[in-house]
Amino acid sequence: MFTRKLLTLVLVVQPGRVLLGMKKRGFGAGKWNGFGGKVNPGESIEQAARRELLEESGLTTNTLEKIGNITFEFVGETELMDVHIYRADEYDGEPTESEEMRPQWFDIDKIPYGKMWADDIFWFPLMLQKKKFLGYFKFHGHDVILEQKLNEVQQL
Ligand code: 8OG
Repeated sequence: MFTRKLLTLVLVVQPGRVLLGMKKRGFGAGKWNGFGGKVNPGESIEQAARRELLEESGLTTNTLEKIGNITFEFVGETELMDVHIYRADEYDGEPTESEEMRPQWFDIDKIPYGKMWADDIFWFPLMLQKKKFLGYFKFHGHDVILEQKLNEVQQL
């Protein structure tokens, strides 16, 4: 029997570049990623996405667009991670380092896929083209993908 944990992930995109954060501690430490985390009880997924974006990057946004949903399974674990992915094309504030993340802009042709989650190289190109997608990745440990599904969809 599997349970599901709801998480958010926000990618802030500007023409030709994307803001990533170096995760400094906890799950995914040492990897570049968008900003996000667990949805709290009583909070909508979008509220959680905005809260985590502000907590981890110092930014707010009015343009949060649902872009993808990926389920992650880790061999040996019964909790699936249900990650709701958003893209923000405008933002307010200055990217600010937090206890969790050190933000940095990357040119679109210099995204550091080698230091990101192994699945990201498959769906980032869709996200950058504003194509919506649904995915499933089964991991062995944190680095090896055993199974994957990724489909472009019209609506999420
Ligand atoms: O609260 P915490 O920092 O542990 O939340 C984990 C964050 O990592 C959350 O934003 C969702 C995100 N995340 C995963 N798996 C993957 C993945 O494979 N790729 C990317 N880019 N982000 C992921 O949990």
